[in-house]
Amino acid sequence: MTLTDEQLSKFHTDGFLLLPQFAKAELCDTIKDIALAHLKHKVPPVETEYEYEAKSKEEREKTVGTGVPHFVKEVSVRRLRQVYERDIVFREWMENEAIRPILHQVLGESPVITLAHHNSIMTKMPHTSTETRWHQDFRYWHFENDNLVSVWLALDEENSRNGVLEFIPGSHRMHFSAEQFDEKEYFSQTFKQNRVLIETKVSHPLQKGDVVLFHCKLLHRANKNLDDKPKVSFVYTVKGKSNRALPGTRSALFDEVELALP
Ligand SMILES: O=C(O)CCC(=O)C(=O)O
Repeated sequence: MTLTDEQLSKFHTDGFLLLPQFAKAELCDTIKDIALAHLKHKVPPVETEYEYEAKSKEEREKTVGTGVPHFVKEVSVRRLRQVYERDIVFREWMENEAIRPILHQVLGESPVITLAHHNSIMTKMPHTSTETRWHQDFRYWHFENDNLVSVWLALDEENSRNGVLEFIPGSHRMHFSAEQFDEKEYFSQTFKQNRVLIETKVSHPLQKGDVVLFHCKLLHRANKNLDDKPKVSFVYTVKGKSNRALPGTRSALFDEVELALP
C-alpha cells in the first residue's frame, strides 16, 4: 500500500494525514485487552498523570521510565512506556509491513523506529486525566534534524468528549520564537499571536483502526477525557535512517529498529 501524490502532498502541507481503517478491528481489540491488563497492574515503565504535570523540562528530557513511585500508587497512569518490549502483539504492530512503504514515502528514506520516544500506549483515564496542552513532540527530542513522524493508532473511538487529538495544520513548518512557549515548552495560550494561530486548529473524530501520521514539529493537543471509559491509543515514532540521535542525549539511549521494505 502506498500514498497517492495528493495524500503525500497533504501530509507535507498539513503535517498530518489520516489513514482511515488501516488496522483490523480484531487487532485493535487484542492490543487494547493487553494494554488494559498492563494498565490495571501499572506494569512498569509507566508515566503517571502526576509525573506528567510535575516534571520540569529537564526531568522530562532525562527520564528513561521507571516504575510507579510508592507515593503515587493511587494516581492514574497516563502512558505505558517502552511497549515494543512488552508483548509480541505490540512489537508486531510496530513492525507491520503494510505501513512501511507509506513511512518510506513521508520520510523520503528508509524508516527506522526510535524506541526512545513515544513507543507507548497513550491513555486518557475517565475523570482523572488531564488536558495535554499545545506542544511539539520534538521539543524534548535530540536528533540531527526533524525528519521524524509519529504513527498514532486509535484502538477505539476518539472524539471531542474523550480527548481526540487536535492539530494546527502547517505548524510543523512555522518558525516560532522562544517567548511563544512557556517554561515547559508548551505553546503559550496567553500570547496574542498564538491565540490567532490556535483558532485554525482542526480535529477529526477517529474510529477503531484509524491511523494518524503526524510530524514531530506539528503543534497538537488533546482534552481530558470526559467520558466514562478510558481512551487508549498506540503511538510509536519513526525517523529517517540518516537522521542520527545526538550522542549523550536521551534520544540516543535506546535501540532503533530498521523497517526494511517488504
Ligand atoms: O493526550 C493525548 O492523548 C496526546 C498525548 C500527546 O500528544 C503526547 O504525549 O505527546
